[in-house]
Amino acid sequence: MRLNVPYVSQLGDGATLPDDCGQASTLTLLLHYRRVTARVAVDMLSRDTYGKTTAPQLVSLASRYDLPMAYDTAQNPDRGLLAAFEAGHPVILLVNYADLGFPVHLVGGVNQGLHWLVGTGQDEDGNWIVNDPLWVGSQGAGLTLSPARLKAAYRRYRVFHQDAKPLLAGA
Ligand SMILES: [Ca+2]
Repeated sequence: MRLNVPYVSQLGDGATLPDDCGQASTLTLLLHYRRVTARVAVDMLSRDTYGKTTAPQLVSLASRYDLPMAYDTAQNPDRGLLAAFEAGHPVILLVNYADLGFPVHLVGGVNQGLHWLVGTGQDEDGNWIVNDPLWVGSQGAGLTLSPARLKAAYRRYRVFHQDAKPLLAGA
């Protein structure tokens, strides 16, 4: 089950400012829900809310584009996650980057600290599929993480469309 979610990089043209994973992830949802066109760049969101972002800041940022979002602090990252995807809702997740176990693909290595990325589906083997903005080009689109890997990396914030809230609050 995979949602067809646009990929937004935080390293490309139009994403020139630092620590813009939250802005790139929010723009991913704005594009998914058609609140903006592809002409809107990550930098436009960063000029509104600059640098490292908290969950409430992402909710506030999305509200400026008429996207009603909410967040929770679920202990288990995959609680209700598949149900949210099946209902058409990608979910932004806070992780500790190094714990994702990705190969080194950045000049600065993978010790990037806290990081937002977008969960978009689950593959046939039960692995979670994510769009990670911290890759150049579209290399971060559709990456897979085992459930154990996501659980290890997750840092207790999920941000999503308000309509997904009952699903994520369920089993
Ligand atoms: Ca950037």
